[in-house]
Amino acid sequence: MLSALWLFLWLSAALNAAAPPDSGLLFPRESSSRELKELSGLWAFRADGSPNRNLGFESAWYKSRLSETGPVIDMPVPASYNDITQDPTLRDFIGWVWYEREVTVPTRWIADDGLRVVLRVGSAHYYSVVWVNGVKVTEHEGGHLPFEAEIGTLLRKDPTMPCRITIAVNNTLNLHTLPPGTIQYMTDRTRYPAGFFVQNINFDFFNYAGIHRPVLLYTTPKAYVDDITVVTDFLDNTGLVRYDVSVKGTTSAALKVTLMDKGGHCVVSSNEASGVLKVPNVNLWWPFLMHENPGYLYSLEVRLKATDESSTYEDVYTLPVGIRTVNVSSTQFFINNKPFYFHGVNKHEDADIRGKGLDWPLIVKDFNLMKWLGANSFRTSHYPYAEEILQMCDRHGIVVIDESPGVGIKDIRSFDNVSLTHHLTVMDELVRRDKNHPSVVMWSVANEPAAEMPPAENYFKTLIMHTKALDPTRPVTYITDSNFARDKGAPFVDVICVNSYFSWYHDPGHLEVIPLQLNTQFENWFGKYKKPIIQSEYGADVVPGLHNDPPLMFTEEYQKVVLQQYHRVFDQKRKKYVIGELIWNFADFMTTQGIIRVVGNKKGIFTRQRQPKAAAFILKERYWRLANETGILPLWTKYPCPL
Ligand code: BDP
Repeated sequence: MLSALWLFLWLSAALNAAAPPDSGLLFPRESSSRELKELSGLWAFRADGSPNRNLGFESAWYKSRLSETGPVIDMPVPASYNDITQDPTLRDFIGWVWYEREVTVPTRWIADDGLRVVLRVGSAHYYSVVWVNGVKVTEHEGGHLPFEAEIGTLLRKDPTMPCRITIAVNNTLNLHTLPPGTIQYMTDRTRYPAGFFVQNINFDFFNYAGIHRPVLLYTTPKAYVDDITVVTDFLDNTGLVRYDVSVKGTTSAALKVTLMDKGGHCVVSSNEASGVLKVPNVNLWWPFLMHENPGYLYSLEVRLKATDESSTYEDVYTLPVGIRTVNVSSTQFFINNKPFYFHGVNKHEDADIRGKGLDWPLIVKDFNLMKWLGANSFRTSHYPYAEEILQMCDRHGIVVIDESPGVGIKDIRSFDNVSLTHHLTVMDELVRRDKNHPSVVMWSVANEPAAEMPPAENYFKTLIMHTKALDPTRPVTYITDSNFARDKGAPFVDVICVNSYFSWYHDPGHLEVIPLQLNTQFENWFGKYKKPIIQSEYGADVVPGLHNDPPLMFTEEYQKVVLQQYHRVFDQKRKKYVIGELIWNFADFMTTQGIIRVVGNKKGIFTRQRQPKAAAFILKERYWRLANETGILPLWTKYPCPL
């Protein structure tokens, strides 16, 4: 029932999905030709609690004000809706929820029909349909990537109308969504009330939903810079910026492309839409702790001029550019031809109250904590994070493994062509969005899929090859668990990423088995594939404040010893082929309720409120020591471990 409309929407998305994106999706930035209007704040909201969750569509709630079709509540955007109220049915709600906001659009935006007015949603989980003044303008599948629609033409049809934006969002997951899930109806009336159903998932984080990232309106001229792609390299002292600008809305654009240094001084310019810019005395983009001046960014300003019968258009877009290279050998990972060792974290977009909603204080706090820790990298487990976070990584030199939402692919039906087609589309959208971030050094196409299943080999081969074709400049991986049988994708990856939880999920309580088992894990994977390995997850749950010595599971002492045991083996193998270690997890995070979770996953080295557990100090001491051993500068004096 819930699924009738859902199935229809999903099918139409799956059919559309096969085509690669035919336009760019540049991050919206103000410039002399582009204005921006943020729509963060309070929106009207209603969850469709009707038995089939379809009343909103049947009664066309988008046609009038939401408050005219029933009661509404205040809902902050961006935020997950789940933890905002005291209502348990909203926290666990599955189905369509409706958001609405009326916006006053500046008259000149409407009056000037030489302008495009674009409505952009940073992300909404999971499936979205968007209307403006009752007219559908777009729909989008996928909870972690942006989408947009040009609405200026529509607004101009009746300039007396206010701009009423309605967004319906559905968090229902099925076997072909990313991540996948299933809806299970419980029909035994002696045990469950009528209509009772649950959503089953195979991933370990709460399926927060709603409008998670900023919604905004921005303008561009009708002839505009649609996309920019940069690929960087260097030769001796000269940086090389290969660029390609694509333009829309005109066939006769004149372009001026200028690369500026940090101080805003022109370094080199060109009048071509694509080419190679040579940067003398280049300042390379270096990771945090690998150089005294990490995260150096140039600015690539693209100026477009175009004329048609009636008007002249000028567009300006400026893209930050970091010049760096990434390479792998069978035993090492190189940034700018120097060996790079990942000492970092796995994160989640997750916090009290706002769930997965973008939150600047939290983002800045997390960056401060990563630096305190001496972390030089993180993985965007288990989905693409906000662009704003990647921009911080670019500026601070924090290296990123950029992961798709391919998590929890455990059912054989999720390896079919429908799923694969959608997964390929997600990779298209992800690479289109993140290709220009110097901080992004590797793509991860999935986390812990059931890769031992027969269709997995073709699935991963296609997926990984597709991703490499989209971006030949970055290595590609998928994250495997320690089960060596799940290696069907391994022949195609550039770097092996392994998660293992020795003495936790295996041999719980037996800290002494860690060195032997970890050694076996590394030797097996390297022995078979001769590829560099990252320990992409390891860790243990701690209920903060629980203590026991000798260590017992869930105490602060146990987490410390798990880490120390792992570190002993890392120290042997990092001299050989282990190229990184990422703790699971940076902070505690919310999960679905279950008998192995105590108000969420407690493997954080920080609590959900970002306070350190005892193990955070072990890691901090180690990461600063590693920075001094593996960085390219004599760091000890330059980077003393902060108190
Ligand atoms: C790993 C998963 C991660 C989980 C973690 C755990 O990749 O999402 O949260 O286990 O169980 O296997 O803590």
